[in-house]
Amino acid sequence: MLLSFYFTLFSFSFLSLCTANSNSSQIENAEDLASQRVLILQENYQEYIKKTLQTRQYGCTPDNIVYRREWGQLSKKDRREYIDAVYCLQKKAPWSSKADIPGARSRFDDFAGVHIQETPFVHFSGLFFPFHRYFVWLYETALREECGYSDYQPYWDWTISWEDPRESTVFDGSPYSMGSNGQAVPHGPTNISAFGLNLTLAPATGGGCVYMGPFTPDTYQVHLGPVAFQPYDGDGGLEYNPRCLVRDLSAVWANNTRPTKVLSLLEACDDIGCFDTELEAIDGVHAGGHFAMGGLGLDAYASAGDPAFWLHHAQIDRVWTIWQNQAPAQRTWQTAGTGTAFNEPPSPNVTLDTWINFGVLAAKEQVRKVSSTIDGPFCYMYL
Ligand SMILES: *[C@@H]1O[C@H](CO)[C@@H](O)[C@H](O)[C@H]1NC(C)=O
Ligand SMILES: *[C@@H]1O[C@H](CO)[C@@H](O)[C@H](O)[C@H]1NC(C)=O
Ligand SMILES: *[C@@H]1O[C@H](CO)[C@@H](O)[C@H](O)[C@H]1NC(C)=O
Ligand SMILES: *[C@@H]1O[C@H](CO)[C@@H](O)[C@H](O)[C@H]1NC(C)=O
Ligand SMILES: *[C@@H]1O[C@H](CO)[C@@H](O)[C@H](O)[C@H]1NC(C)=O
Ligand SMILES: [Cu+2]
Repeated sequence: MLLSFYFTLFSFSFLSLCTANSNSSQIENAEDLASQRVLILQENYQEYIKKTLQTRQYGCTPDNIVYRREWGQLSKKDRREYIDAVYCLQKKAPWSSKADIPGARSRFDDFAGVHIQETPFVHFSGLFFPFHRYFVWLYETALREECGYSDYQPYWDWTISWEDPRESTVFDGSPYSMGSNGQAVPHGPTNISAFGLNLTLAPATGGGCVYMGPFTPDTYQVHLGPVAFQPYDGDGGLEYNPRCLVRDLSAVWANNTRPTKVLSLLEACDDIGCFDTELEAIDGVHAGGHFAMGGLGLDAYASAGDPAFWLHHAQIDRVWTIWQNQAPAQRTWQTAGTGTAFNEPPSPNVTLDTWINFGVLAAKEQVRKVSSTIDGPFCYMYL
C-alpha cells in the first residue's frame, strides 16, 4: 500500500520534472527523493523488529505484535471507529478528583489535564520521548479497553500534507477526518509563553471554531486551558472553561515537517540529546506539527485537548522509533538531559531509573520500561 503510494508520487513528479524545468519542480523532486529515503529507513526498522522478534525471547512475538497505521491508510469505516471511540472517551466520567483537575468532565479531559500538569517536566527535557510514548500508549489503551476500540493508535504523517495541511485526510473536514480547519476569522498574531520562551505567531488560514466534520462545537467542547496564551488568564488551566475547538491550519509551519526535514533529522544525530534538540527545536518537526494545527495546538500545555494531538504525537513516536532502530543496540537505551524544561529549575539528569509521573492516568513508570516498543510493556510497530 505505502510502497505503491510513494511510487505513484515519485513517477508523477518525475513526469512533471520533464515537462517543467522550474525551481519548484526541483524542490518537489528533492522532497520525493527524501520521502523515498525515509521509507527505506522505515523498512530497515520493520525488518529489524521482525528479525529480532524471531530470534529473541520477549513477551512480544511476531504473533502478538500490533501495528499503528497512517490515518489515510485506514478505511473510512476504521476512521469512524476511531472517531467514535474518541467521542466515547469524551463522555466517560473522569477518574481525576475535583481537587486534582477541577475542570475535567471526562476521561478525555483526564489526559488533557495530566498533560497540563506534566508539561514543565516533559518538554525540552530528557523525559520528552519516554513520557509521550507512554502517554500515547495509555490513550490508545483507554480507547480500546474503556471504549471498545478494536484497532490501534493511528498517526498523522505530516510529510504527506506538508504543502497544505488543509488537504490532509486528517484535517479535510470530511466525516472521516479529525475535523476541519477553524472557521476563517480575521485575527492578529497569537503570543505564547512557555518554558521561558516567548513567541509571536502570525495568523494563518483559520482562527475560529472547527466547522466541518467531527469535533465541531455541537459534538465537542474543550474544557481545560488555555495556559500558554498571552495575556495570561491566570488560573493554571485546570479550571472548567468550556469553549469550541479552535484551529488555524498553517502551511508556513507545516513546511517544517516536509520530507527533507524529517530525513535530515533522522540522519543528523547519533545521540538522543542531539536528536531531541533537533526534533523539539522551534523550526523542527514537533513544533512544526503543533503550529501547523494552530489554535489550541499552539498551547504547549493544553494542546492535548485537540483530538488530533494524539495523531501528531504518534507520528513523533514513530520518527523516534525509526531513529532508534537504525542502530538499536546504541540508541534504544540512551538518555540525556534532566527532568525539567531547559533544566529550569535545575533537576537531576534523567537515567533509565528515573521515574516518570502520569498523574491520575497510571502509576509512575521508569524510563527503562518505555525505552523500547518491543522489550517492555509495549509490543507495537509502525507501518
Ligand atoms: C531558480 O533559482 C535560481 C537561484 O535560486 C534562480 O537564479 C533562477 O532564476 C530560478 N529559476 C527559475 C526558473 O525560477
Ligand atoms: C504580542 O507580542 C508583540 C511583540 O512581542 C507585542 O507587540 C504585542 O503587544 C503582544 N500582544 C499582546 C496581545 O500581548
Ligand atoms: C515572556 O513572557 C512572560 C509572560 O508574559 C514574561 O513574564 C517574561 O518576562 C517574558 N520574557 C521575555 C524574555 O520577554
Ligand atoms: C520551506 O522552507 C525552506 C527551507 O527553509 C525554504 O527554502 C522554502 O522557501 C520554504 N517554503 C515555503 C513554501 O515556505
Ligand atoms: C549530567 O549530565 C551532564 C551532561 O551529560 C554531565 O556533564 C554531568 O556530569 C551529569 N551529572 C551527573 C551528576 O551525573
Ligand atoms: Cu506534550
